[in-house]
Formats: sequence, structure tokens, C-alpha cells
Amino acid sequence: MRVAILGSGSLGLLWGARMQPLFGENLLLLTRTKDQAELLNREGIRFIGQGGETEQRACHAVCSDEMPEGKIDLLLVMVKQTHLSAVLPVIQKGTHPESQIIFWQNGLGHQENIARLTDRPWTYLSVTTEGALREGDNVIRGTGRGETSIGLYPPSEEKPHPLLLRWINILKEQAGCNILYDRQILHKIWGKLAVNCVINPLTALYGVKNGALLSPEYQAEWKEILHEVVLVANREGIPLSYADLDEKVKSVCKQTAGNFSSMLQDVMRGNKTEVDFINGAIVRLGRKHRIDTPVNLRLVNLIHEKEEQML
Ligand code: KPL
Repeated sequence: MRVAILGSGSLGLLWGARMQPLFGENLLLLTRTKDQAELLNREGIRFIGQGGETEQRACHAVCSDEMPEGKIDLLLVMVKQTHLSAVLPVIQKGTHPESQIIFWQNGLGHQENIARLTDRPWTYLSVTTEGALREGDNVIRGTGRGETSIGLYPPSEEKPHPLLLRWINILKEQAGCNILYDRQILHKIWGKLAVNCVINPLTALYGVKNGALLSPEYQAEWKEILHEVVLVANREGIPLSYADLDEKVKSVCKQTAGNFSSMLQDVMRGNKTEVDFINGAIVRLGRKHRIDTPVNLRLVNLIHEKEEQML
């Protein structure tokens, strides 16, 4: 099985380090720049565990411009939502009609992009609560082990492809990953969206780690955000309750207490954030259903202001 990871940010480096011992030469990392590919080929990925232990994992990387044609059997697409439409030609070039393509973006927005890959029927969404912090172009620190779910998208009762199940089993059995196939992936996507709607903008605005949000001063905003998310989710036919989501956000804050959320990391690096696909998705879907979402809208605007200040 030839496996590739498209994107070498924190998620790409984390899964690259994890899969390298399992797939060796059959694992390819596709980077945005030639410099990063050269660095990864020269020095490998340096993985720092939660206890501070460091391991160097050799790796085979190329710049995504040099994606080999039609050779990838299983592709993990780990670029941000903001880059997804730009990498569609790379995905198309590297895969074949039986390829398994898994999208790992936060928020909502994949749908239109996946629909454009008309002759690639085996597309999946993934939801993960794994935490990692990129400390350099080839350095990744694991900051919390979480759970990863994968499900066919568009959702279907059809069984997943045997190759996908084989890959999941390898990760479970040989790397001890908490990873599973889930037919109700949209529920998970919404659960994660709710988590991101609360944690990402608040940590980015106040410059705090995820765990800090558990303190009482953030609770009022947290509740208002979540109430809007639940209204919109229910109208979209996703039966999530406020109590369940509140519990979920709390548990992710605890599990990833030491993390800098991806939105805070983007703001600190002066990058464009995914807020339009997170709180912005709630605002857009709210408009569709004529539900007011002033709290999420305010956060979208504040994060955009923050992005501009950091440029
Ligand atoms: O997904 C995340 C992110 O930072 O984008 C969470 C779950 C909040 C972990 O940091």
C-alpha cells in the first residue's frame, strides 16, 4: 500500500512520524516548499513525546508540485481548509479511481471541494482530537493523545473499501492508535465543529492555551457560542444537545490543556486562520435557516481584525 500525506503542518508531521515505522519507503510526505522537503529528507522528522523523549524518524518527502502521477493508494489530505481548493489538482494527479482519500480539515467546507473530485468515489472525512505542536519545519511535539474517526463522505451505508480498513487495523494494532471507522461521521464533524467554535476563537483572541478556557471568566462566551451552534446543528438535522456538546468541549479542554489551538498558532505566525470555516460556517448555515448567530459573527469579525494586526 502506497500512502502519502499532503501537507506538512502539525498534523502532517505528527502522522508522518507515526506512520513512518509502519510504512517505511511506501510513505511519502508532500510539502508546500522544496526547502522543507530537502530538510525532511536530510534530517527526518524529530518527534518529541509528551514526556520530552525525542525520536528521529527518517522520511521520504517531495514538494507537492512533484506529486507522482496516479501512484498513491491512500492519501491523507492534511492541508488547512484555506488551502483545500488550491490542492485539488495535486490530489487528482496523485491518485487513481480506487485511491482512498481522507480529508482531515477542521470545520465545514470540504463538501464543495470533494464534490469536484467526480471520478474519485472513495472519499472520507476524518475527525481527530489528537494534539500536536509544530516547533520547526521538521520538529513536532505530541501534546495529547486523542481519538480519530473516519467515515465515508458523502455519508453512505456502503461498506468502506477493504484497503481503508486494512490501514486502520495497521494503525490500531501496530501503533496503538485510537482510530475507528464511523458511519455517523457527520455527527462527529459537528461535535468537533462545536469544540472548534468555542476553543479556537477564544484561545486565539485571549492568547491562552486550551486548558485556560475552563476557568469561570470564559464561561459566559462559551455558553453563548454553543447555544447558537446547537440551534443551527439541530436545524441541519444533526441531533446534538447543548449538554452533550458542553461536556465534549470541557473534555477536549482537559485532554489538550497544554495545547495552543491551531487558530492561536495561526494568529501567532501571522497566517490566515480557518475561522470562516468554523464560526463562519455557523453564521452561513444560520442565515440559510434564518437563525441569528450574533456571537459567532462577532468572533469571525474579531479574528479577522486580529489576522490583520498580525500581518
Ligand atoms: O482541533 C483543535 C485545534 O486546535 O484546531 C483542538 C481540538 C481545539 C485542539 O487544539
